[in-house]
Amino acid sequence: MTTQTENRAYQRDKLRAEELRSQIAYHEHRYFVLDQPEISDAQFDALMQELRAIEAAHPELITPDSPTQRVSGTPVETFGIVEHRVPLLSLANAFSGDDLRAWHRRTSGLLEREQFSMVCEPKIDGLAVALVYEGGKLTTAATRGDGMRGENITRNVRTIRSVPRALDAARLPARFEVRGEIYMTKSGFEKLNFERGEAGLPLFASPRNSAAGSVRQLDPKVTASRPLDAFLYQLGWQEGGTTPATHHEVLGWLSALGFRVNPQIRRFESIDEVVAFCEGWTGRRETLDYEIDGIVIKVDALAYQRQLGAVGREPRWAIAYKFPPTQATTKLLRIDVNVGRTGSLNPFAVLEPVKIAGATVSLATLHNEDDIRRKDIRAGDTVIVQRAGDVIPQVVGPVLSKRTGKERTFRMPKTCPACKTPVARVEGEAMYYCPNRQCPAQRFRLLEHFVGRGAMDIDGIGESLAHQLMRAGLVRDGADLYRLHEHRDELLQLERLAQKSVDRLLASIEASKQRPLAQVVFALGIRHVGGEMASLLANHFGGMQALMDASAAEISAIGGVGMTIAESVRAFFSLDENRRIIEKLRAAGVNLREESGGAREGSLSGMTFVITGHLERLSRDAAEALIKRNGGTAGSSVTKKTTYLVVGSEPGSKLAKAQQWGTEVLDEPAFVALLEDRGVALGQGRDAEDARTRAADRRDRRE
Ligand code: 0OW
Repeated sequence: MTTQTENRAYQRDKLRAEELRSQIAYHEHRYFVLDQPEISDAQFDALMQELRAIEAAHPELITPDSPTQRVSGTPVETFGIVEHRVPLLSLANAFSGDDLRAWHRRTSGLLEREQFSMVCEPKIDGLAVALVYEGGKLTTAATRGDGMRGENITRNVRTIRSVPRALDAARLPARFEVRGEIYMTKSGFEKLNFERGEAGLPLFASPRNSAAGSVRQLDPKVTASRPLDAFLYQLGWQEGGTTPATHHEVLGWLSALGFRVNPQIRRFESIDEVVAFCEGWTGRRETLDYEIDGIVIKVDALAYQRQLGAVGREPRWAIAYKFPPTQATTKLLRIDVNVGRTGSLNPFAVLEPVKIAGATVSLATLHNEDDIRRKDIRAGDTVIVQRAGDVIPQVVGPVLSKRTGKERTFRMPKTCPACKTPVARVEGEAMYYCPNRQCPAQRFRLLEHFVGRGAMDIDGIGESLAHQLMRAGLVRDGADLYRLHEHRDELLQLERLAQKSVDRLLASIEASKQRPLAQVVFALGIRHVGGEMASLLANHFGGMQALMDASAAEISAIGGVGMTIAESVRAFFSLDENRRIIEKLRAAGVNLREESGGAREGSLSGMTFVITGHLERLSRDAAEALIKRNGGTAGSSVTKKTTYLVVGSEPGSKLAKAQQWGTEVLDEPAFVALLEDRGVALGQGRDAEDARTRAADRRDRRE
């Protein structure tokens, strides 16, 4: 080829490479910063592939900001040190709304102004970072360090896809610094720890310290393999260019430049709104896929920030509202095992009681033996306990630095703790179970399940009475409850069972005979058969006898029913003792048939309910299941056929639709009253009992 042709080809490649870099940067911004990709991963990969090919053919065309250079350079021995031109400040803490109001009063006094705008930002629980851009190119990334000097982690930060390596905006300051937080998503952290557990590597204790560990890797390739991300929240300093007047505008400018700015940031005019925002997020942070440990509140006007200045390392113009801690450390006294209703042996942690976010925790779940081994949790350990929302607390992991060597590794007991039967293990599963169907612990759990909400829904049989009934030999399984009226005298001998309670108990047992077939099937406690599956089986077979006689093939032929469930149902009814339970139920007159016809009869039949907003007493699913179980229809949108729109807190747009159709609107108390008036059991326990008493009183008042 002539040099001229070569030259033309070279120019073409050079231009194409520049075009590809610009396209790739655009699509990376769409995907990693805006989370709104325009092309598929395959199309993106093709662009990268083409650029790599050109750069392979012409290495002199490679530029430091090329997307192919994100993961570049050989591992370093140590990180260089970076002097921060302007110190990175820390934050004073507020632990309550009152603390925030006190800060606001102090700030208002110093500014000699009652009113000033504030910006509220989720406080990302990650690692602070300072990014320097020169001529629009990322030249230095450093950790906060001591606020004055940090570690140079530039090559590691370049591997974070949402951090722009080059900015193509016009009118950029010649040089400027942007600050933010590097973090790992919760989902990325769980996946990373699972993989590490599988590989026998030590686990990270939290997303924060795994992010810190990941950006401090000496080898950028390792950093690149970690699910890191970043939110930017601060302009550190700049040379040239103009600065907006407020922090909120700075955030808008950073976002326009291509930086990822947290979408939950809000600006408010009053401290009341700020306090409400902070308290609102205390209960909602589980909805985020990254950890936040509070809210940062900043005075919005930069002139006021300058006027207020800092005291030591802490600005007067910002404060961090800290959420009540949801983690704590305590002593793991021992690991016990309880027996579930299906016979599963479930290890759990017995803890030195510890207060977490207002609740005292003394027990925590340990999923199974594999999980205990993966986290290397031992009896005697000091452990980190996490209480996320109102779910059962769980043990996150041991504090290894507190180990004395006396800790005891856990081994699943060889025999059932309740009946000493040798335990069995489901092939290929992590679960151990007690194979003895006569095991008292299992029978107790089965009885608890039988009387529970969504099952036979029998009031007044708590843990204590269930134990008494079984110890007295009055009850061996749920069906024996329907013979209790023949043992009234023995019942009166039991602790805390006065005449009135015995009457109410027997009445509640009698009323349970009318439960829909689906609830009876669910109440049997067949392994793998939950509420929804029980409804499906009841609907399909229409009666208990047909279900008992069905083969596994017939059952698995039902849409949505797999062979595991079919075999579990088959196995259950192949045991004589279980067939005897059904006979006892039938003899007692318990309903074993599906209500006639398609639309099952029930106290709500003919009514269509639509639910909007958050209900207090019932979850949305439970309310809809209750409506269906009682013959009603639960709709997802309001139409002219909707009978009632049930409105919880923070209702959605359905309310407007209901007004348009003239649909009757019920708030939650009215909805509950309607259910009770129609004898629909809301659920187990005291509050259901109270509800029934209220309904009876209402009926009395009406009559
Ligand atoms: N973690 C954060 C966050 C934030 C700085 C500016 C002046 C003092 C704090 O989300 N959203 N905003 C700031 O603003 N700092 C944050 O984190 C800081 C970094 C170091 C200590 C805090 O974690």
